[in-house]
Amino acid sequence: MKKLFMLLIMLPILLGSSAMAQHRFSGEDGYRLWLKYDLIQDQSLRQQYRQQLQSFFIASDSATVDIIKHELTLASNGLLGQTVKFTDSVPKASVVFFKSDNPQLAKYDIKQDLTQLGQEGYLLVTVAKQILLIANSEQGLLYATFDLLRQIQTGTSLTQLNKKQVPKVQLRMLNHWDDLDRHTERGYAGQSIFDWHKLPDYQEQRYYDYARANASIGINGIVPNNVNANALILTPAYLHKVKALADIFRPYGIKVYLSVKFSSPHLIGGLENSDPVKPEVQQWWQDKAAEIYQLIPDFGGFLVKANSEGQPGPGDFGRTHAQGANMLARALKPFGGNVLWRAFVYAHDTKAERSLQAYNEFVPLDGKFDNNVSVQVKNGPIDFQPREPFSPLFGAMPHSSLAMEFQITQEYLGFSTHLAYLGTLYKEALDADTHSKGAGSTVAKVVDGSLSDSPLTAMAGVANIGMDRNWTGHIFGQANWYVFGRLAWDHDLSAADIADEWINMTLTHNKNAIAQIKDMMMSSREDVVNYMTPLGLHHLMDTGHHYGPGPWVDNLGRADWNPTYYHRADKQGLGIDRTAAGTNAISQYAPFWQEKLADPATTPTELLLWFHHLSWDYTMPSGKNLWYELVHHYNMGVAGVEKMQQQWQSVKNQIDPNQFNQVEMALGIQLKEAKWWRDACLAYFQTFSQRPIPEGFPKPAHDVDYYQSLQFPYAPGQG
Ligand code: GCV
Repeated sequence: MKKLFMLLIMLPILLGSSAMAQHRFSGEDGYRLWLKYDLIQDQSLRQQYRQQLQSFFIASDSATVDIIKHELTLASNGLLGQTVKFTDSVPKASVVFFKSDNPQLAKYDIKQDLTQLGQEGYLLVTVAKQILLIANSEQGLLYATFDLLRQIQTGTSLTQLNKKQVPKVQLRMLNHWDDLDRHTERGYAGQSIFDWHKLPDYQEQRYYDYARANASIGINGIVPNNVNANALILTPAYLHKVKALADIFRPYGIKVYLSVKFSSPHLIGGLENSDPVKPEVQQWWQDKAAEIYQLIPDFGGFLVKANSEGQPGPGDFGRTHAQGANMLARALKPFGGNVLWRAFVYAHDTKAERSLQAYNEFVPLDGKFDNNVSVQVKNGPIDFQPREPFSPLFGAMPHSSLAMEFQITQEYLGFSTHLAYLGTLYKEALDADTHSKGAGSTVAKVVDGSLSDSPLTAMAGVANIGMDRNWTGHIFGQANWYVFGRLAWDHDLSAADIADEWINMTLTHNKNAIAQIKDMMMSSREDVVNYMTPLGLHHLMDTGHHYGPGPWVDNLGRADWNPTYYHRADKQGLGIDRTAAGTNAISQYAPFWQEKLADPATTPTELLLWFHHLSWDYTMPSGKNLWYELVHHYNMGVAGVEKMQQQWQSVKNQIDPNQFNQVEMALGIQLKEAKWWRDACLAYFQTFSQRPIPEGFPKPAHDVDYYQSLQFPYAPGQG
């Protein structure tokens, strides 16, 4: 009896804990990313695809073709439950892969100029009942394969395929800010995936999985090491490790580039200094390039952060960025390599306000860079804030190649616990109209080369990838990797359509659930803007690690590292005056924008405090005053996260439990932190505005001293 009693007491606990254990540890952990090839549940659709994909013809034989075949095998087994069949007969195949030099292609009436496809483009067309994938290279066929599989994963009909795809930008790159000891600067998904200690001999499966994921979204270049570079990367021992990675990535169409330290000739070459005009320095780089290409014949080139945040550069010797970049470019030129030279510069000894400095240094150099140099510009003039205007450089260097640099990792958008779909941020930046050559001179057209006379085009994303099982720390962080790749391929795609694809491939095929999740994604970045830095506020993050609010910080070594430098709150009002009466940053934009931005009434509301210092009583477009709107926006941000939580709960039955839990937990953190941001910022700004929190809004939970006392010495990803 006693035993039975004990069992009855224990039963719920036992059941509860085992159910819990199963619940927590079963299912999809996110490792498969968007390349999940689970059986299509809709039987008639599956049957249709099985018919259409009965047999495949692929002529050539190479490492890339092996990858294509492997991918088709995985997909056919998984999605269709059908063993893949390869045939030698073009007429009998249901799917035919043609390189454009295949004579059998002549039997088809393809009314397309195939030369326009270049080395990476492809056609994906249905002719009669056959599906044709046509490209000039195997890399093109690999991209076509992933496109075909994407059609199937998203349930699209294959009966009338008629797609011509050519990437709009040539170099579509991930930049890893990963150190050689596997620490990742601004990385929130664990250690670096690149295990330099075990390379070159130990080649992780993860490298292949990473390459496959990148190829599936068209990424064709990676920089595995931090722009705050360690000169050791150019020593023979490390170059052999780099070669091992390059050999793995090559068949996936991915080239390896390296971040290099400008002072390498001095640091590892034993030269007296690294002055770019010195013949021995130039020779050192030429020899180094030859050494690299001996090992890696398709090496991509160098990425350089110079004279920025303590990194060495040509400025150390009184030389310009163009002199530094061209010296490297000339060393790489004979081998076909490129230089990505970053425009993220700001100097402590310059009086100019920080947002002005990159323009001041680079615009005078327009037209002076060699044609294998691209100047890599961050999307905004400061530093990857939740919202920035477009960088004025995009409208001011028509004779140079300008590469876009986005941040995929969420240094300033809540690390890897906040759901912030960056597709909307990227599109906002790409679609921004510089008006540099009249209306329609969008940033995208500058980046894709249609508005400049430079032949080299590039887009880079600072990676959010690490050793976490789900790669990015947050399941929705994967969407940011995905959307970066898709937009680098085609910036005309919409953020919503890409979200749709990603949800279908990663989370669920249920239509209602897709609609809810898409809605969450599409408003998520605006939520972050609202609870962190609404109405054009920026750089309010806490010192160094950038985790959480720190609008009060005013004691850092450099004025322009302090949040107080950017928000300029005082008794009168809030915001930094960048009009002619202030720092005159608006003068760096085209006349169209200068006129608009000079007046708060014609400045976009979402950027008001970026360009103006406005009175707390300033009447906003809503008719309410600035203080009211500020409080309102901070609360809208919090409400947005609450809404996301509800929406996520509403799709629970459509999502794998493991994925569901991960996101549910992260949303819990996000809500806590959104409230923390709101309360800390409002408590702080209230000390200036001296106004009560308007009726209907909650008061901050604590006073400013409390928020100011919080310390996070071990916040991840510090620089
Ligand atoms: C790699 C910001 C980040 C730094 C980063 C730098 C850059 O300042 O906080 O960690 O350094 O940008 O883009 O070079």
